[in-house]
Amino acid sequence: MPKKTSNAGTQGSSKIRNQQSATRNPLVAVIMGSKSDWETMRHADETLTEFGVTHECHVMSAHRTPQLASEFSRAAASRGIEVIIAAAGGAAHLAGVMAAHTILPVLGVPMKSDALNGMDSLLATVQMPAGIPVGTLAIGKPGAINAALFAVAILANSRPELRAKLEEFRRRQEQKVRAATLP
Ligand code: RP5
Repeated sequence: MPKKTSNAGTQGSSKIRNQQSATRNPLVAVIMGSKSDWETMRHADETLTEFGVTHECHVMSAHRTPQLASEFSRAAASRGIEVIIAAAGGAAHLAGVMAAHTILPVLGVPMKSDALNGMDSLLATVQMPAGIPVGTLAIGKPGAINAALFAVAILANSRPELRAKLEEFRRRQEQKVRAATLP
C-alpha cells in the first residue's frame, strides 16, 4: 500500500508512496481511483523509481471525489508535472476526467474488475470522444508497467540521460529473452 499521505497542494486525501520524490518536483503523477488499485499500480510506481523519475502517487476518484480530481488535473502542469497516469476500474472515467482538465499527456490504465475482468474498465477508458485524447494501455499489471515506460519515453524526448536508460532497459530485456532456456 502507499506508505505516505499528503494533500500535495490540493484538497482532500491523497496517497503518496515516496514523500521525498513527491516533494522534489514530481514529473509524473500516478493517480488511481481506489486504494484497491494499488496492488496493480505499484508496478507503475516501481518502474518509475527504477528509472529515477520523480513522481507521486495519489488516490482520487472521478466519481467519489470529483472536485479533487478536477482541481488536481487543472493544477498539474503549473506544478511541473509533465505526464499523468490515471488508473481506474469498472466505470473507469478517471483518465478521461483528468484529460478533460489539462493538455498534459494522460495515460489510462484499465484495472482488472471482478465483474467483467477489466473489459468494462478498458472500454470506459479507451472510448474517448475526439478532441480529448487518453493514451490507453493494457488491462492490469502490463498496463501499469507500460504506462510508466511510456511516461519515461515521453520524458526521454528532451532528456538524453533518460533515453540512454531506456535503450539500456531494452538491451537487457532482449538479452534476457535471447538467453532463455527451456526445462
Ligand atoms: C474504481 O472502482 C476504482 O478505480 C476501482 O478499480 C474500482 C473499485 O473500487 P473500490 O470499490 O475497491 O474502492 O473507481
